[in-house]
Amino acid sequence: MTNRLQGRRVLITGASAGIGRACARTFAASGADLLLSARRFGRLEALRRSLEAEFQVHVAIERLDVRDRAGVETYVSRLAVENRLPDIVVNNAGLSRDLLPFHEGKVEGWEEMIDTNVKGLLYMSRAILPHMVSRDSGHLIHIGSTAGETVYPGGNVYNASKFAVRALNEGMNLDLAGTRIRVSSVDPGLVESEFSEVRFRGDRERAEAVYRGYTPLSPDDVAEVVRYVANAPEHVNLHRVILYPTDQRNPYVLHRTGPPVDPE
Ligand code: NDP
Ligand code: 8X3
Repeated sequence: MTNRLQGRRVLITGASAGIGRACARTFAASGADLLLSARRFGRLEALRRSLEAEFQVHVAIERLDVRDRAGVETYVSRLAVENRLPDIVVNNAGLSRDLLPFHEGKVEGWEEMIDTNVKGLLYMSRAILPHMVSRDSGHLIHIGSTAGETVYPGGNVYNASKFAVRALNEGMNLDLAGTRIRVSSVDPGLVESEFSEVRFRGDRERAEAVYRGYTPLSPDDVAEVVRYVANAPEHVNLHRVILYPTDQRNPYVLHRTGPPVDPE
């Protein structure tokens, strides 16, 4: 397949782990230069060193919390002034907290999810899109989720945050009609990453149980789909891609083998 990513500049939020880190590696392997951000700067430094050595691409890193609106705006303004604006943005930073019935939910965890998954994505998209519009070129790729397709027990506010991403993906596409800017959402099912450890607040045993007895998606599987979406010819907008592990048909139908697992 033609590689259209060589020499493109790709900005990825939440690049210190999981899907974001895998996307960084996949885009670097395609010859793209990278603008990577996350809160854990030490991890970004290690990633930069390894990607630059392995793929001879340029990697710039930024300590950035996407919940910090002023921080996001300042970062994007600086990229504009320095003529380093990205061609492609992967809005990946996100998290889930807890798996509790709504009436027992922890409001502070809800705020973290809304502030990161929804407002962080809004801040970055709002800061970047005017530049893309004035150049009439660019591609925003949101990492949504099958949680934005089907609600499951205890998912309540996380589901709502990913339904919001789905609505925003559609809304941005409508509002950009007549431009050459593409907006896409890549929506995975269960992916083995640090996601469940974060959701269960460091309870590794419970997190590992989520992925036991079947083959989940890997962050690399998702990154490969993101690369495919970004690499499509300019007249092709892969608006929304849903991917599940073969063992998972929807949030309720998961084929496990081995001893029974109770991730609840
Ligand atoms: P990980 O926990 O492995 O990685 C999450 C990444 O997001 C980390 O790099 C983290 O970096 C970053 N992040 C979290 N909060 C912030 C913040 N406030 N500002 C900047 N960066 C932040 O999880 P995944 O890789 O699995 O998750 C990535 C995305 O994929 C999320 O949007 C998630 O909802 C989505 N997703 C995950 C699925 C799964 O099953 N794992 C399935 C479907 C979608 P740091 O802590 O260093 O800031
Ligand atoms: C992450 C996948 O099923 O845990 O978005 O919500 S799930």
